[in-house]
Amino acid sequence: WAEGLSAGTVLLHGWACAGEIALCAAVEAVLRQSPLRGMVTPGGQRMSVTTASCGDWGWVSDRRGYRYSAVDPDSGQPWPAMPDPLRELARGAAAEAGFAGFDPDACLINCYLPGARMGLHQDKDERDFKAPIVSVSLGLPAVFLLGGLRRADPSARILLQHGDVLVWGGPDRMRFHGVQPVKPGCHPLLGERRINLTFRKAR
Ligand code: MD5
Ligand code: FE
Repeated sequence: WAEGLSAGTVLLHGWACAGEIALCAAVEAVLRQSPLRGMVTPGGQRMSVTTASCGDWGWVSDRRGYRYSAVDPDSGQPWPAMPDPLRELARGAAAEAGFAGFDPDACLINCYLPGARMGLHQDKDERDFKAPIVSVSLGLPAVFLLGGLRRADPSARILLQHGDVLVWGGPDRMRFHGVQPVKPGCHPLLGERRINLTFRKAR
């Protein structure tokens, strides 16, 4: 069911469950071409989340900063194409949430092993903030922190479970957000990890 969390945020509970087998197979195929790696932040810390990408643009981070790159810096090759089941899932979820015509050119794959977390931040490396962001949670559950437009604003805690899809846009696009440390556990399809797919219009 669709749950409106605020003006521009919709949580589609279990939206990705119907096609979960094909979806996870497509993700695994991408990860064979573009392996997960721990990115280093401009501050020199290695992120606890490991990351890969597919689509025309991949989000990367190193000592020089955060940016979108057309090539995988580890291989020097273009990122793997965005598999159709992933693109269609993102487009369908965006349309359901009121953002018809969403055409993502970047899919970031974040992998959380137990203990991995993501600190509070805004997504502002994209060129166009008018497009929404679609986030698909797979595997172990996590508590997502949905903050406000200022870092100091209080955060709501939202449990994201396997198959949940969150869509943000409009007035909520620039909210601060993060993920609390993932608790140990074992998911029947993905084992001891949480995988998050983040679809964006980077360019
Ligand atoms: C995750 N990833 O669970 C999250 C899901 C990231 C990231 O945050 O940057 O890789 S995406 C959540 C998101 C994106 C854009 C806006 C908002 C949340 N929001 O306004 O809350 O790995
Ligand atoms: Fe983010």
